[in-house]
Amino acid sequence: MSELVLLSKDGDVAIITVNNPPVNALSPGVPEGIAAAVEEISKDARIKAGVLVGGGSTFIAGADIKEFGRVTSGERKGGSLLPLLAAIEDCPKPLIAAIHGTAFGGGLEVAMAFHYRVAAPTAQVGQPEVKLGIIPGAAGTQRLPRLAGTAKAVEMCAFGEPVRAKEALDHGIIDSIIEGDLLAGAVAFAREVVAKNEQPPRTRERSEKLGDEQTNAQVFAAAREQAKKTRRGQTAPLAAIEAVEAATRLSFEEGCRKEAELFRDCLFGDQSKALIHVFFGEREVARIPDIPKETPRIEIKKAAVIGAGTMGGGIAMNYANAGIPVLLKESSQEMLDRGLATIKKNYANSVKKGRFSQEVMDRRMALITPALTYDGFEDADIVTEAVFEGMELKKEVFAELDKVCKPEAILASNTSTLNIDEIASATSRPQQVIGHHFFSPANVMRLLEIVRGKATSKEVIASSMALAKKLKKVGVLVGNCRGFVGNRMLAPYMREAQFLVEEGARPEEVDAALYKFGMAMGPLAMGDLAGLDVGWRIRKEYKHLEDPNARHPVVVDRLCEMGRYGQKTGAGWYRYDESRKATPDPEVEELIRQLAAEAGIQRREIGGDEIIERTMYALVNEGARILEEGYALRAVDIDIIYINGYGYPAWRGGPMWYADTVGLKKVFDRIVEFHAQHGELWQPAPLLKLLAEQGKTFADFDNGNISITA
Ligand code: T1G
Ligand code: NAD
Repeated sequence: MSELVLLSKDGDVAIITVNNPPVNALSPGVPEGIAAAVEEISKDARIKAGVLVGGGSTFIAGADIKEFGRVTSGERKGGSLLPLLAAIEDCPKPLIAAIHGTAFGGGLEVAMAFHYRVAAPTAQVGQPEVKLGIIPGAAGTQRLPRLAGTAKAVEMCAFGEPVRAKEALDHGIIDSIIEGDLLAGAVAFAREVVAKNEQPPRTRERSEKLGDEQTNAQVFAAAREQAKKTRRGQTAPLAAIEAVEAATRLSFEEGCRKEAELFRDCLFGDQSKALIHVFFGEREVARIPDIPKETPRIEIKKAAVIGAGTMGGGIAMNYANAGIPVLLKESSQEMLDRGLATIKKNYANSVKKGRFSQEVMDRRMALITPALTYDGFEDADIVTEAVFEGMELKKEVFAELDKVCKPEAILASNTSTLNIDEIASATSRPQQVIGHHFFSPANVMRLLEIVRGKATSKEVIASSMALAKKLKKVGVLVGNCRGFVGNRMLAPYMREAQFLVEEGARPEEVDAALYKFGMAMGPLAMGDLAGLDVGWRIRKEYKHLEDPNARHPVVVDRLCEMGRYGQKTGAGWYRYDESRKATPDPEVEELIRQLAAEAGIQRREIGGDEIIERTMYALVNEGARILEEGYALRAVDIDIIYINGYGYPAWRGGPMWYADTVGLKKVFDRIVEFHAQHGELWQPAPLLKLLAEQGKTFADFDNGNISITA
């Protein structure tokens, strides 16, 4: 046996333990170790049955995702788990998989080849491969429908969400739930099976749950409909549906061949490379080079939020959702009541949708304490300020916090654009001040942009990164430049979208092109959702910094002067009905023509490719500047920010990964053309120029494989 797979005995029951921390992935050596153990069990007459269990915190969490890159780059030949699974299923002695933690992907596929599956009550099983842009590749799409039926199997394989032990039992995926000591319970279960002296059941031979043609046709049609709606642009969910469908039409062996074909197409496709980049990226962003893992952290047991408006209410919900008591302070009873009513409505909606029970809602509401004074703030471990976006007001609030909060408390601002160092200068403890930039709606959006001030302590940063995980957010550390990373890049993206409208594209054409590209929403519709007045106020606040010689969008400020702030006023770039459905507005069309004429802008036909290039390359060019200036640690950090905060399609990997996929030489050359056509706003970023000239990528930049001196 290898160190990765251990074989021990409990009397006449063999125990196979997978020992490959942290998640017992099926890395090279693990399948081989299991195969050797099963062979040993088959041969050893003293052994009557076998139990497979995962060492540490989980069962097998799937194939080793790190290996996929080596296969697609040709560095190593991909292997198949099918021979191992057949050997397991053909073992003459009953084999039981004992599941705790997560049996995901190849882990569940191995378990389904075992004759029986038992699990701890908290265990989860799933086929999340589509989240990596692939499909189950070890007969998961063939065995799961035989155990759970086609409807459940297609749901799990096409959408990738795990199911808990109880639901897995109800669907026949597992045979029993073991309370208490899982291993002891599994061994006892094995002995009961041996005592029955029956032929071990083989999942591949089962067909009673594969359903009839007519029902299956409806199941698959509905799944395709749902995949097109909720997984727009993604290929893997549709491939997973096709593979499960094959299980209902072909023999097990033919079905496995079909699955393998579809699996390979996905694995060698761009989408899976992008989604695997995102998988590891979401873990990479937690690593801060100068803040080691052992940096001491402030434990957050009590929180406080100032301002119960659009953002403050959502932020308070995040703390309550994590079980952290939170004070919520407002400037007046009326504003406080309004903020609390919004929170209550949001929770009630979730209860109505069955996301959690009324009891859970009541428990969370009870953790939110409304306040009109700073009483109790002295106990808070963290205070997050979310008052109006004005420097004077924020400094006033921070000066007050400096008086009432305990010295070790974290003082965080949810500002979306203001200078964290200047806010910190209003206190005697700038080392405790940091930006916690949530995204609207704050209780939904996964991104937390954590803004490092020049005095912010490593302890406060480490505590903020840990807090992000506790609040189920993806925390990304960024530098303190104007608009930080996300909003700073958004400015040129929005600028180009508006210039394209002035030059002849209709607003709905610009939005449609980016929606088709995969963005959750087009830029102009997004402006209407967030409120055009938010940007208008910020532009007025920074008017003194504007370059008078540069071209500026001419329409949006006029829309705001007309009171067209977007959805909240029923009109912005579009007109909105009661259900907030957007329709193009001829009045805006006319306004655009008039203002473009006044600005001397020639209008022309503009195609979808140009719309994508000008908006996407504007993002990339600004992203490259942010990297060279050091306001983002890695290109992947920018990708994770855009995917989790701005509705950028994960299956394109994020703006910087997308640029690598297009090829930085092509991106750079196109930006040089735009620079010639549209002037200084398109000055290529030096880092982009360097990478393009060296034939390198942003991924190379992240891995340090570039020489700056060139
Ligand atoms: N392969 C390689 N590394 C993995 C891994 C995997 N499958 N899963 C996790 N890691 C690393 C991760 O990068 C991190 O590393 C560390 O383990 C801890 O992970 C044949 C083809 C299991 C729920 O998609 O969902 O099977 O950052 O921080 O929050 O059909 O990890 O410390 O260096 O996420 O406790 C299908 C992916 C594969 C499951 C644990 N399986 N993993 O969450 O820890 S495809 C998956 C997860 C497949 C078959 C197909 C989660 C987790 P580092 P973590 P966690
Ligand atoms: P909002 O106008 O909806 O809410 C601000 C709230 O602060 C109001 O309810 C107001 O009564 C309250 N307030 C003002 N002064 C106060 C004081 N001294 N004490 C207590 N409460 C006070 O604004 P918002 O959209 O929630 O924005 C709040 C902050 O979050 C701003 O800095 C904004 O830039 C930032 N932000 C907004 C968004 C967004 O999409 N709206 C996204 C990220 C960050």
